[in-house]
Amino acid sequence: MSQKISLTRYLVEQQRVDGHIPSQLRLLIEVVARACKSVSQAVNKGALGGVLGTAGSENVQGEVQKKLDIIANEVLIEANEWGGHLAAMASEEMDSIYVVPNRYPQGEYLLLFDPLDGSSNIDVNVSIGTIFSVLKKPAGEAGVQEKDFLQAGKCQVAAGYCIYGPQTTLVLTVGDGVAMFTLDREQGSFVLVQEHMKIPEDTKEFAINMSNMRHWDAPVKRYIDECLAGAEGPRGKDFNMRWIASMVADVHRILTRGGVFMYPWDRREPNKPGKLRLMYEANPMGWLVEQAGGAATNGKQRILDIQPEKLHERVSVILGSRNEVERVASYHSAV
Ligand code: AHM
Ligand code: MG
Repeated sequence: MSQKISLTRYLVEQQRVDGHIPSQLRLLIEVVARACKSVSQAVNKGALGGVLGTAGSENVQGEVQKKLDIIANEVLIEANEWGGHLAAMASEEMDSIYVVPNRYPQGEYLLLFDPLDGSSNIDVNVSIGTIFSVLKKPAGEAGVQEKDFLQAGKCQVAAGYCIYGPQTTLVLTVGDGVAMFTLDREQGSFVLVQEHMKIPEDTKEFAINMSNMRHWDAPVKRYIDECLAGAEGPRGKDFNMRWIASMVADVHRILTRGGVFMYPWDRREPNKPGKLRLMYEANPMGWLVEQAGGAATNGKQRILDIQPEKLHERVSVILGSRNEVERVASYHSAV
């Protein structure tokens, strides 16, 4: 790419030429990107910024919060509450929705995020990220309530993540393919590095936490057993395994070179449908993967078709290279 295209220019052109994004949505995405730059700086400072370690509190899911979980949550709220583009926000780190205070104008969008995904990797200097999903507030009623957020993933109007790794990279969809931007620290702006990302349909790489194998259901066990059997098994080829324990990092690899990612339901907590959260993890990642030609399912249903019943609802997730995801889904329908 000879001429550098900034995120701002990309969004202006999406707005002007293709009519994909209204100006308020463009503003929203730019504000989220700016917040991600601040989070990136805090992540980079690490121990020097006093940001590592636990905060001594738990979130609504009963998970211990890290200092950076809370810092990233505050950065996203403070950046987004005053611009007039949002009605309310919801986050993995907040029990209930955060309605834009009365002193600011209220917009028509709803923003959901996991402010710092992959928290177990914060203190060990491994890639982590921010995941976000944007919905439109249903028209008609005044005010905003939690039920306004309970829309299926197919209703998203923008989704993306920012990965804080060797590079800070923002990956975005507004429903016209997936674009990737890397943070140019000298310029202080995100620069387009790839448009129309495509996930290969086939892969020889899978990502799953193998330590949970004894708790899995039969279809997932069958799929992984066949991968592990390699060239001598029914698949007739050797597979490679990767598990970063940061969904952003695993999905980023899959968007870049293919693969299949799974965090299935398991017997450890049989009443929960899975570990990952539907509305601010599976839905945005599912849409990005679909926009890049891949697929995302809970084994029985397309992720984006699931009607959420709760803000912090969990879901079983299988996503990535289309043919592999369809194979895992077919093993589910065979039982
Ligand atoms: P988090 O949002 O609290 O960080 O949890 C989500 C993360 C995902 O990024 C990752 O895929 C998974 O949890 C790893 O879980 P495990 O440690 O069980 O392998
Ligand atoms: Mg998370």
